This record gives sequence, C-alpha cells and structure tokens, in this order.
Amino acid sequence: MRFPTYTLIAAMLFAATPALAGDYTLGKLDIDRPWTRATPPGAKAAGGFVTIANSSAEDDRLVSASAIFAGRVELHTMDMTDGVMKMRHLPDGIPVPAGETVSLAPGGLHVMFMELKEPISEATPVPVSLTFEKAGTIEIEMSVAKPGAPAPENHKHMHDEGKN
Ligand SMILES: [Cu+2]
Repeated sequence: MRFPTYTLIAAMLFAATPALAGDYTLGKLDIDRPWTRATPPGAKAAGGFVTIANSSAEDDRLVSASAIFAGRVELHTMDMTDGVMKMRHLPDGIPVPAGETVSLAPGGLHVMFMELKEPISEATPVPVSLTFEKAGTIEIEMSVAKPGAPAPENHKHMHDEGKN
C-alpha cells in the first residue's frame, strides 16, 4: 500500500511546526517562554523571566506576581550604578505599553522569588501567577533551566549574600 504524495507532504509540514509549549494568551497579551532556574541548595532567591507582548491599544502593567514556593515575590530591574550592577525593587510594577513587547531577562527586568520554601528543581515546571492592571490574572508554568543558566554573575552573588 502506498500513501498518496500529498499525505506525506502534509505530515512533513506538521512535523516542521511543533506546538509552542509554554506560551500563554491573556486578553491582548501574549505571554511567552516563561522560565526560571534551578536553585542550588540553601539558595533563598531566584529570578523568573518571560516575554510579554501587548497587542492592544491600551497600556497595561504587570503589577504583581505570586508563587506558592516563595514567601515573597517582587518585580525587579537591574541597572548599572557606578560600574556595579544593582537590583531595584519596582513597587509600581513593570509597564507593558500598547503595541510593545517587554522582555524580562537575566541582567534586566525580572520576577524575584524570595524566601524560597523549597528548592526549584530542574525540569519540573513551577506554577506562577501574574497579575496585570487591566488584563487581570493568569496562572502560568515556568520551565526550569539549569542552575546558573545564562545570567550575570553579579546577580547571583547579590542574592546569595556571599561570594564564591
Ligand atoms: Cu532581583
């Protein structure tokens, strides 16, 4: 028995476009590729990262985040002050302007998981809730990369309260 040629072509096309796991939609927000890193034993904090695209005509804002595995979750940024990378708490949250894409990434904006109740282990996605001023709240899962997956050393040292 032979398959008609078009069946094979269709199969190849589907194989070439895998589903995008870990991407979410909330209203007009696309919330893509959320991830965090596995934590070494004794670590008290970890950063979470995600890309948020706002295709609506209205500005929005990531106002807060929460997670059952962290006693406290804040929104932070990092910037260079006198040649040193420093973290800053953003009490007003992270603006996501109309028509723009905002990336939370190592070395910049991030979700800060603090007072960790248990280590974050590699390859087990963790549930996180993100709340936006206009779009509301969404539950997502962050995939977990290896400890120390690409991030500036300074960030790690600051959270570990010590130097390696
Ligand atoms: Cu931080």
